Amino acid sequence: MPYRLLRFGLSKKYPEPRMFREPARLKDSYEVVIIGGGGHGLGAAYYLARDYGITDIAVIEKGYIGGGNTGRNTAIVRSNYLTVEGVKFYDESVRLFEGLSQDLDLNLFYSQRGHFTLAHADSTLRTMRWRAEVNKHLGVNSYVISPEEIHKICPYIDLNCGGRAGIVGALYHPPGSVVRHDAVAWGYAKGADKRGVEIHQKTTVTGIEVEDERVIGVQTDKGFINTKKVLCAVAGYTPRITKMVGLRTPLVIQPLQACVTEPLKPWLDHIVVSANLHLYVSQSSRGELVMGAALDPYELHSERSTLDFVEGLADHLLDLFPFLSDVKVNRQWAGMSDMTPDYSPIMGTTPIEGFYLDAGWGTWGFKATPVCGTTMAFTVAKNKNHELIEAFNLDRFKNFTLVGEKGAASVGH
Ligand code: PYC
Repeated sequence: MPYRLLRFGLSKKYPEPRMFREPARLKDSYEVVIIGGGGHGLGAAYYLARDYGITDIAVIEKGYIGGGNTGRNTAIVRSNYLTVEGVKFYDESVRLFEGLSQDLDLNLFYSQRGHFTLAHADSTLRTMRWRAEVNKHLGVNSYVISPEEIHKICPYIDLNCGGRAGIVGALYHPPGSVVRHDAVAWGYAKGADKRGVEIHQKTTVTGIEVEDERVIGVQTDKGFINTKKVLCAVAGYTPRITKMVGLRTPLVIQPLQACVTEPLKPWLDHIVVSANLHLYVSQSSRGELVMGAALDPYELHSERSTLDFVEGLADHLLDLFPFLSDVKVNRQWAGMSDMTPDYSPIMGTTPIEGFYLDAGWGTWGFKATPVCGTTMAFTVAKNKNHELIEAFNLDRFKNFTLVGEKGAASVGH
């Protein structure tokens, strides 16, 4: 080890600063309480502090920051959605992601790869053409390509799929990217903390006090907090929190599993997704293949992964990349997806004054992290839905104004 590095490591003069403070205790009141220390909650805290000067905020996290779905997804960023509302929303997220390392002064390893959604049937190709037209209309770079073009860009894919269901085309989205997901949570935590936001880990919300349909406080296992504004950003735990304020949502919680292989030499530049094969795969900067499949087809509150999942996924991976048969899976896990009936999120104000929802993230929440931060910060600060999230309000289920986004889900669920 170089002498200079050793001297730095042992010197009391250069202590490595912590990413964020660990406040000794909760105060008995805050202007805003954010439940959930994932990317969404921390992002909202960061933008509330940075853009609206609201710093009297407690972020309450029952585990550790980024330990929920923020650290459990496959880190894909894209904006090739199907609806106008979805495309505009996720396109703003991509824009924010592109400048986020600089903004947060932390290298998030944002890496633009190009994103294929493979089609194995004409009916799938039809939906892709539809998506491509909506995307192009809104200025998003996304277009349908032929099997020959797929082969030119990514020659490793077996277009025949082991003879099972040959590839007939793909939706190609050059801006599709991957980013170090837990660093996103750390970066927002660091930026929020620097501006005075308190982050309370290992603190559990046990109740929310509501009087005359208005929030008046939050009960935690570390004491009661007086507050008039609560943002709930807890993904798969949302029904437990909404029950505390007597709010009904159509959310259903289903596990979504993922895994990584041992590190390999870099060979896969792109993100490859196949809805028919229920598979998405990319290679991380460490060389691991990061992979996932469809939702588990049952309702379950669990973060455990199964053998059945890895067997199914490996089978389909080998259809596309038969030369990977010797590769070992190193780790596997699950996240809890809060699924909505129309595959769009639930965001914004609610019938309970001062209670704001950032939920319904299903299998598409990580890529929305920065835009959730900016739009929820606006909504909480102004008590008014940001225009980019108006269509995603909970009231759409009452008004029958659903935003059908199933056709743009990464894999068939
Ligand atoms: O929507 O891109 C996506 C996605 C990838 C993994 C799960 N969902």
